[in-house]
Amino acid sequence: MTRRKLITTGLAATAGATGLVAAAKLADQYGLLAPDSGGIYGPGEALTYASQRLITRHTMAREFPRDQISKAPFVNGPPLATPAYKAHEASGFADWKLTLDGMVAHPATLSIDDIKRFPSRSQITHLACEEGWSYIGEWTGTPLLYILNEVGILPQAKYVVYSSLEKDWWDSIDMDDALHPQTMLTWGLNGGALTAATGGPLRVRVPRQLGYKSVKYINRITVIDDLKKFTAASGSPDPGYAWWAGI
Ligand SMILES: Nc1nc2c(c(=O)[nH]1)N[C@H]1C(S)=C(S)[C@@H](COP(=O)(O)O)O[C@H]1N2
Ligand SMILES: [Mo]
Repeated sequence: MTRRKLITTGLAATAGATGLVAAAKLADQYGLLAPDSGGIYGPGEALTYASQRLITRHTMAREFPRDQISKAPFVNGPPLATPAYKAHEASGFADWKLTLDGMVAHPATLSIDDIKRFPSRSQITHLACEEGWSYIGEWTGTPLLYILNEVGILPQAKYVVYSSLEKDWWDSIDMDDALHPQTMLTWGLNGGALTAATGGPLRVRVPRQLGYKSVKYINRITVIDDLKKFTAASGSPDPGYAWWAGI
C-alpha cells in the first residue's frame, strides 16, 4: 500500500470506528489538520481538508473556452475608494509596492513593473462567491510560485498569507495551493488591467477555492509556519467562513 492509501484508509476507518475526533487526531499526526479546525466547524471540517489534500493535492481547477467568459464580471461591493487607494490610482500605481517577507531567504519589495517581468500566463476560470453568484473571467498574471521561488521559501514554511491595501482584508493558503500552477498573482482581467472594482493593481487568484480567497489590492505576502502568529495580530479575515474553501 502506498503511504497515501494507508493514510486515506486509516482516516476512513478511524472516522467510522471511533468517531471524527480520533480521525482528526490522525490527520494532525500527518500534518493535515486545517488551521481553523476545532473552531465552529469541528473535526468534520478537519477531515474534509485532510481527505481533500490527500486526494486532490495536484488536481486542476476547470479552465473554460473563451466563449464562456461572462459578459460582465460580477463585482462584489463598491470599488475601493480610500484616499490612499485614490492616490495610487491617480499615479497609475507607479508607487505600488508588494512586500515579500517572513520565512523567505531573500525578502523583497517589488513594483508592478517588477512583477510583470516574471513569466506570465492567462487562465479562464470561475470565481464563485460563497453567497451564491459567480462569473467566468480570463485572468492574466504570474503564477505565485515564480515569485515565491525568487524570494526562496525556507523549509519550515507552511502557509502563505497575503494582505490587501483594503483594511482587514487578508487571507492565507497552504503550500499546496501557494505552489499550485493555477494560483496566480494577477494584474489583468479579460484583456484589460484590473480596476478598482476588480482588485487592481494586483489580485491573488486561487481558482481551486471560493471567491473570498481571491483577495484584491494585494500589497504584502508573508510566508509563515503558524497562522496563529498572524491572526493574533490582526483578527480573522473570514468571520464565519471556513479557512479552507476548496471547490
Ligand atoms: N480586498 C478585498 N478582496 C476581496 C473582497 C473584498 O471585499 N475586498 N471580497 C472577496 C469575496 S467574498 C469574493 S466572492 C470575491 C469577489 O470578487 P469580485 O468582486 O471580482 O466578484 O473577492 C474577494 N476578495
Ligand atoms: Mo464572496
